Amino acid sequence: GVTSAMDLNQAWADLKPAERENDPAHLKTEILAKLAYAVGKDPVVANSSDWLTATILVVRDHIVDRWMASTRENYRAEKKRVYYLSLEFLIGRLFRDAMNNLELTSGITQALSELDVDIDFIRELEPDAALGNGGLGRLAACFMESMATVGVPAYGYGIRYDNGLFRQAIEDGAQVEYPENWLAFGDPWEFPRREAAYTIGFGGSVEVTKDWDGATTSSWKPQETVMATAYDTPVVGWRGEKVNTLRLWRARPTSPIKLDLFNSGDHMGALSESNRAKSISRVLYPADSSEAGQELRLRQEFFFTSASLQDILRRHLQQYDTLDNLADKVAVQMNDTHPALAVAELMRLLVDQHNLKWDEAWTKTQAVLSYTNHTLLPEALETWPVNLVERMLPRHMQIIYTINARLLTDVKTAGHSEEILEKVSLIDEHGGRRVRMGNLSFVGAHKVNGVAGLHSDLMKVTVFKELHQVFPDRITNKTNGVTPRRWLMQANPGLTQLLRDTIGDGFMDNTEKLRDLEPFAQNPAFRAKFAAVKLENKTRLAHLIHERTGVKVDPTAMFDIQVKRMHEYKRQHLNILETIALYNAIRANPHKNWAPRVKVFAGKAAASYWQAKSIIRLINDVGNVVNNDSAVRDLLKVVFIPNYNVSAAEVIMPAADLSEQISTAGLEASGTGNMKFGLSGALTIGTLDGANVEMLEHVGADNIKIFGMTAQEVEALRIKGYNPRATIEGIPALKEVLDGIASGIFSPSDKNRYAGLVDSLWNSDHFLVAADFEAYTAAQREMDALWHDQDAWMTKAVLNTARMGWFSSDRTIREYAQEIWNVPTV
Ligand code: OX2
Repeated sequence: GVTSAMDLNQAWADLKPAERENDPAHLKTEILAKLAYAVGKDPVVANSSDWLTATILVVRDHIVDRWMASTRENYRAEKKRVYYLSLEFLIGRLFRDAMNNLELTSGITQALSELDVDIDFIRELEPDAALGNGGLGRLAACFMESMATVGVPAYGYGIRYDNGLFRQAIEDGAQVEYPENWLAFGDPWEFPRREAAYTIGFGGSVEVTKDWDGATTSSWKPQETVMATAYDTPVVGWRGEKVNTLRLWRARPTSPIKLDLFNSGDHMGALSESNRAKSISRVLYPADSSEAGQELRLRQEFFFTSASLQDILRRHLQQYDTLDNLADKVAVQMNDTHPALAVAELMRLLVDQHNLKWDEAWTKTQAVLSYTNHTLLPEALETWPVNLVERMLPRHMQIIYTINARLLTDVKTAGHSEEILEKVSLIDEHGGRRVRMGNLSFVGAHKVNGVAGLHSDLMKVTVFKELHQVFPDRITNKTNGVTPRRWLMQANPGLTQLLRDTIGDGFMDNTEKLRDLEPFAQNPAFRAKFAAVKLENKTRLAHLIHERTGVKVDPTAMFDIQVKRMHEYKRQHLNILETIALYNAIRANPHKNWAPRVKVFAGKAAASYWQAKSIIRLINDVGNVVNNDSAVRDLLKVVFIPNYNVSAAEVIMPAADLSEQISTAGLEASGTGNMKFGLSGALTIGTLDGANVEMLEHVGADNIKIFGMTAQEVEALRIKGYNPRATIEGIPALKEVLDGIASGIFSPSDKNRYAGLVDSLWNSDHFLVAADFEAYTAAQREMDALWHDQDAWMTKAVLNTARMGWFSSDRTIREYAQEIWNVPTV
């Protein structure tokens, strides 16, 4: 029957406050009110998207009170704030995340179902905010959630790209890129902030004036200006206790149209300046761990860095009216070198605009800033031509020169050699002068961190060897983590429920309590339940695979999964070559006791990275042959899931039996997918690289399959001289695979399709695929044997979940808070 609004309100008033928020009857009236007054629809005609928008707006209302309370309390208690500057925030969908953290999921689910709306259906309609490429951007998103959870008052600062990472389609086996349009119907989570707008300058010249006492003041007269306007999205921590802000900047022209030009008939010319301004926040560069050397990219970097720093100083001065205590109240984290111009921009603002003396400004700048390095790959280390920086940011170039002159004097005075001087310099003088953004970040920061133990150690002997010699206390390690709310509770509700029933709710507030699960690894009844949850997750993934690729896979086969950006150093080609070898072996010996496997791949390649695209195509071509070959009797399937993103990952991670983490040792800084898989009980097959090293320490050598060369062995082999040709000749199974590909077995209509890929392996094999091939094959056959002993496999799987708690990003953030930012956590 229909209940009156008044009756509902009375029933609600009778509830305890904690029950009140999650009361389905009340949530139902809230949703209906939003549907009418915010969406403008009658329930009778509302479509699924309308219901989603209305429900999101209800959830958002529940966040806003807490958001204001958090902001007010941070202000009142004069808390130090952390500012996370990142060109990428790969947040994905927010609906389930916000509901879960507010503990509204059950109430909303019921309210919607009483309204005849299927929550699982509508939540799939929310677009992914794909404002990032891969691990670097997803880490920033996990950090935002963890900072709110552990009570660090924080702002994330980035760019509100109109178009996030491209949508990937697979056509005829090949990657095709389509624009992604997450904002097409608006974003119900964001709040535009008209009042937060800043002018960002480009180009022009520097004016120097002499004061009465002979001191000089520099002032930059930009030739071009662009407006940065803010859009805020609240970020709720676990149990809704604290809410932080993600503030993304949108670029607008200072004047929208040149009316005189328009009226004189030059319609394009009238808009050209406007378009030039808007293009700054138009698209996310699709480069991951590789260079994006374009002038527009540098404009994006300065745009968001300058807007963020202006905003930070404005907020600080408004509260304290002095810059004396800046470093006590402000910490700025530079996520990679993309915001490295913060070093020069903060100096400019302090010296030119706030009249601080250079030394005082420098002390503050270093105390405020810190820098995270995410890669050692030389092609990914940003450098910009001096003449470009000079033209675009003349005052910043001067400041960089001054910082450099002082640095080199100090280093020389300390007695370091010419060779060291040349390496620590902010300017690379070889073949065209360039600004080294890594060195600029290092020098301007009080702490520089790597993202896993091995990576931080390698930083000290590779990219930052000389800077580390000069500043031995600056480099510190902060091993990455992932948020257990999204990657366990939300992505794997089945496992979460089983864990709650088994070890209680403690792990939900402290992931390390997952250790209480250890004894259950030996308990057959528990293992059966654990296996049942896994099978359910695999069935869900099997549906997704069928829907997106048309391939039917058996959920009882081993799901062997490699999902991440496509890159040669990550070695998806090692995986697919070994898969082909397995295919050959099955055909040669079809009645051997093979372990049935489904090989799952997903990931995007940078649009211009032809070698990575060629690997995608090979995977699809191999799938085409293998999946249609009756001789393999469903013992092997190969699928490539198109358009890998956060939402796909939420289905994929919980469904893996085996997680592939097989980068050339020394090249994957950390990895975070490895952690998401492990948390859901996948076993890892991997090299001793990145955070795999620490996963080995935590789960124990019996519960992870490590194979292949170590980083040291890789280096030694390179020094000695690696001969891929001789290596391949010595491995008949690999040679057979390469010859088969080269002869066109997988591309009969285009026999030369893989000539480039195959030739590069024979001739250079920079990522040592052949060198690790036999070790990888042997490791895979061990996994086959283990699969046949399901009790043993599941015991290890349970121990992986039990021992992965340390890899929560809450732990990572607590370490940053204590050792870099100097802020308390709760
Ligand atoms: C990635 C790294 O490749 C990955 O190993 C790491 O886990 C992640 O950052 C988060 O730290 N672009 N993406 C990365 O580095 C760069 C540069």
